[in-house]
Amino acid sequence: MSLSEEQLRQYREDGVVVAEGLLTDDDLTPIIAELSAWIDARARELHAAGKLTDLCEGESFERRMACLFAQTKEIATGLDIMLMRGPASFAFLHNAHLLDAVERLVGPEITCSPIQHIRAKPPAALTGEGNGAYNVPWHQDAGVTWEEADSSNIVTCWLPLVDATVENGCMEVIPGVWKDGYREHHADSGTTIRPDLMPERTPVAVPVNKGGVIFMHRYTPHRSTPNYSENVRWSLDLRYQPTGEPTGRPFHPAFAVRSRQDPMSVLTDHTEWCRLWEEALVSAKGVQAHRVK
Ligand SMILES: O=C(O)CCC(=O)C(=O)O
Repeated sequence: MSLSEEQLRQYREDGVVVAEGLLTDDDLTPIIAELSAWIDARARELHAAGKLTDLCEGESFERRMACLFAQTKEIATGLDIMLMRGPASFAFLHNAHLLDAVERLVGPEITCSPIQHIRAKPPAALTGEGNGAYNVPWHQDAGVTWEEADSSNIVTCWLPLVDATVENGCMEVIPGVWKDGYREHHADSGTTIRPDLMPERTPVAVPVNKGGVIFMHRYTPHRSTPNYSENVRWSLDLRYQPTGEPTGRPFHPAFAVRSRQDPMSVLTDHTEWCRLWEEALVSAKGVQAHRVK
């Protein structure tokens, strides 16, 4: 299953489209297993260090992280794609169901942008509602790149690992305004669109079930909302673009995930991917990643 003509039309019109059921359990199970194993190991480490008392074993994937986070926020330290560098995460970046859909939006020569995250959004009761690290304020994804990528056809793929609902803090978007291009951002609890430049249109909440994907244009304003549930809202946000176009993060590793012209250029070596990130995380220390400070 890929994107239908109607979904393509909607993406072109609104700058956002939801594709429910694009991914199967077989697509998502390995990455969830990898995350669960990572959380388990981290919990045991913190337990041994006396920083938590209850390992919350036996809790579900979405509940366990919340139960651990309530004891120590350190459980989330190091939790992101480029820091964990797990083989299942790397494999998922090449997921065929996802890339078939991405190909319809960017063409057959596809590069994986280094702007990619795993997010475990804890209950707002534990973080505070105004926490910009978890409740990402209104922005366009172009706002978190350098200007070099303003013409790059970067598509954001936002996908939950548990059902994302209004209650647990799904995305909100403003459809249809991507055509007006980049709006100036500033730094205010995160990189955000200047309040006087916010579109007047009413935002739309975008709940999406596990297995679904939200595709967003780089100029589509979006934000994430507080998690009022008792569980963690797990998600991935990945970005893909035509190979050869600037990523807006030249200091972090991008790599080809699909190519008809040069299939050998596709990076499938997990060890090499780890090496690229390890090197970049050292050499790019202190570099300003977003265009505004
Ligand atoms: O997942 C979230 O809470 C925020 C994600 C986001 O803003 C993005 O992917 O650009």
